[in-house]
Amino acid sequence: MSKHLPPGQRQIEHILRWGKDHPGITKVLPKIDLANWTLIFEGEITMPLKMNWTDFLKLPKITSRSDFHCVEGWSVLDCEWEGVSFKFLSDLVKPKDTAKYVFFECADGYSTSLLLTDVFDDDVLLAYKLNGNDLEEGFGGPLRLIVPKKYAYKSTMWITKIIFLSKNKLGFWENKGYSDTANVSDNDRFSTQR
Ligand SMILES: Nc1nc2c(c(=O)[nH]1)N[C@H]1C(S)=C(S)[C@@H](COP(=O)(O)O)O[C@H]1N2
Ligand SMILES: [Mo]
Repeated sequence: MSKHLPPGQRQIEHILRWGKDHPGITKVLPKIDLANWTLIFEGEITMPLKMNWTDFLKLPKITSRSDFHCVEGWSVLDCEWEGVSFKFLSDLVKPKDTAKYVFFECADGYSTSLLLTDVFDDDVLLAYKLNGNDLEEGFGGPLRLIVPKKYAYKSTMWITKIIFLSKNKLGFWENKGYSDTANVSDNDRFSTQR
């Protein structure tokens, strides 16, 4: 028996893979070379940080089981993500009091933003494994954000930069009319609902 699904969602077995099963915003998969990979933290923080892949893998890791919901109506239940807690990373870079939002930039030009208080939840992480396997490029590898309570357009693939902001800046789909709050349990899909 399947678990209770949020309003308007249907269950599928596996997360859809970029390009093959699911379109992205670009026609080509961004090429990511781990030897040159960096993750940058900047903006309203006291300890700006640039990490390489080796440094990132040394950080304490967590696993988190959660459900994944695309705004187009498909959900995958019980995904096991492994990576680094967003709250842990935020504590490293020490947000200033002025930091209220966080903006995520990605290798394909995609972006999203979230309230800092939303990404401090225990189940929010930067993930490099899904169900025990290294995250494939087609699933956003080497590193993607996972924010289970929000529609998956908030869970950015191929993260490159994390910018702490005092004022909100809308991301790619939010600028095109999708909800900025994107709360799955409220069926909160389009900005006109707010
Ligand atoms: N960088 C980036 N992240 C992204 C997207 C994208 O096009 N580019 N699409 C979003 C959307 S709409 C969904 S449903 C999920 C899809 O993740 P999946 O390809 O692993 O199923 O990624 C989200 N994150
Ligand atoms: Mo989506």
